[in-house]
Amino acid sequence: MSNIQECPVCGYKNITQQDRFSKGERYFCTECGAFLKRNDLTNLDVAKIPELKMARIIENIKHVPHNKILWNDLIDNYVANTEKYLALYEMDDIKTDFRKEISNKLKSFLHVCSSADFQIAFVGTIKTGKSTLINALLGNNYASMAVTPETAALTKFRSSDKDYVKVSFYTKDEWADLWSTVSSEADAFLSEYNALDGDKFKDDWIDHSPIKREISNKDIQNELKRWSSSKSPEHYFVKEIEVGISTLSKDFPEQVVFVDTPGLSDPVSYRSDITKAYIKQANAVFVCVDAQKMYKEETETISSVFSFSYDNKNKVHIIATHWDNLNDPVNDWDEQFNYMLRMLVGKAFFDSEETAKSNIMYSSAYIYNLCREYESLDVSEKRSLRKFAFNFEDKIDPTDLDSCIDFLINKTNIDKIKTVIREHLIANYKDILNRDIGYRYEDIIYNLKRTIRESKANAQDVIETASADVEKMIEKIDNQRKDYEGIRECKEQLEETLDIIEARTYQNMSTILSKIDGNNTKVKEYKPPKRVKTKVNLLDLAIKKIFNR
Ligand SMILES: Nc1nc2c(ncn2[C@@H]2O[C@H](COP(=O)(O)OP(=O)(O)O)[C@@H](O)[C@H]2O)c(=O)[nH]1
Ligand SMILES: [Mg+2]
Repeated sequence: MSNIQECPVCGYKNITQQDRFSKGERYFCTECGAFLKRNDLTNLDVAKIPELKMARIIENIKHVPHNKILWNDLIDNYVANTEKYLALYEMDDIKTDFRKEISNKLKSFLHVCSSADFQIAFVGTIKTGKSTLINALLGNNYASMAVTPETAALTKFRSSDKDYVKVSFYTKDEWADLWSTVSSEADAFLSEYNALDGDKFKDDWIDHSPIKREISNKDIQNELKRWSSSKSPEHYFVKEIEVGISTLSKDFPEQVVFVDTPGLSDPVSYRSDITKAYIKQANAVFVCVDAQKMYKEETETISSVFSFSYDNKNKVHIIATHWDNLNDPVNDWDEQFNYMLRMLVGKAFFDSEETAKSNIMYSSAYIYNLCREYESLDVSEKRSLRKFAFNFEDKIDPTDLDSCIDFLINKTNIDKIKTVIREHLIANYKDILNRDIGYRYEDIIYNLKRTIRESKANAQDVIETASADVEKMIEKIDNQRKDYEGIRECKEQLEETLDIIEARTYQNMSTILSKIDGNNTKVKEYKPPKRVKTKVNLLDLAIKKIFNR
């Protein structure tokens, strides 16, 4: 039940919950920050500082600048709210353990809303063919496909008016976090880092502002190599590379971003954590798994990607790469595909067999790229292509490669993958983006509520512990006071008793001495203190009574 509570300071009509209100919880006026129910306070000065603080916070929140989102009103509303939450969490007055975590989450959400990028992440363990597949889809060998592990940073490819490469670097804090996760299995990482004298270059690149260079399309590959190759010392410090490409097919609008990720099993867990976090936020995930290793380690990769995509498992696409390396590509794949259908439909995987059927595909990007560059292939590359063509010698003549190229391109399945991207994803990208942003906003609100609840519980704990301490102190003081009084009483009694004994001894001494030498020895006259005198007299009376009897 709600209740209108007029603010005694500014007159604003606040809506408060009646039940909570009746429990005596205290509120601030949402307009000026004054205490509602302030009349309960016996000392109004107590409220002054928090009221002033609150009023200032409210004033600041009211004037948080808003970057209008033009493409969707609902998302504009999410953004306006999130900007206010962020302003709140960035204030020095707000002290909470979750501050960094929450404000990073809010910033990344605002970034997603303002850029409206549709992110397709390519993930998988090292050397499963992610970069080769991206190059096939982009129509050029931009990403490095060297046999050594290459991609240590997130590399984003997108359509753009001009060709460019933009490089961002780790901050000091991020680098410290990364370094703390270099595991004991990362021997190779450490020895390569030392061999390249990484530390010598560290200060040049950590915290460096992003570098964006407009270059010609043909230079993209070399520029990328400079920042991502494991041979260059600077690649360690690169966090993200964005590549704008002017020659991409118009099938891929500017908002669609292909993201090449560091391997999921990177020995530096900070880097594989970047990929895991990316899987959660990507709008679609293409998991590259080696078709020859499907039964073993690759099933673990698939399971972990599904577990990071728990909010929308159907965004996962499985690409079995190196299809051309199977002994009998067509028949072996049939068998594998059916095995995967059985395995990957269910609670933790795809919702239905229909989704699984359209989201599990094979690819042979290596062969596709060879076909695309057929005119400039060297002898050994032509040999690889011919070897692949022999799988289909009942349909084509592998000795006449020129006549087989279109057939072979079709077999690589890259065009099918492009069609799925175009028709299932890009055609609906605004709807998918809106839905995903909606999910993320719900997640943010849930997290804010959780952290507020936890902060409140923590504050309550502190208050309770503090008041328990105060009560204990009072009890202790009380006990001590009682003890003190007891001791004082005891001391007084003791002193009295001693006084009496002393007085009695004195009197006895006088009597004894007078008996011995007939009052010749003068005993110094004893003058008992006044308080003792009465007691001594009473004692004497008692003794006399006893003797007389
Ligand atoms: N035969 C064959 N080789 C491939 C295929 N895809 C990738 N490769 C090779 O596998 C190696 C690793 O590929 P790369 O794309 O760099 O893997 P990444 O580490 O996942 O990015 C390279 O030598 C590629 O030529 C494929 O479909 N067939
Ligand atoms: Mg790669």
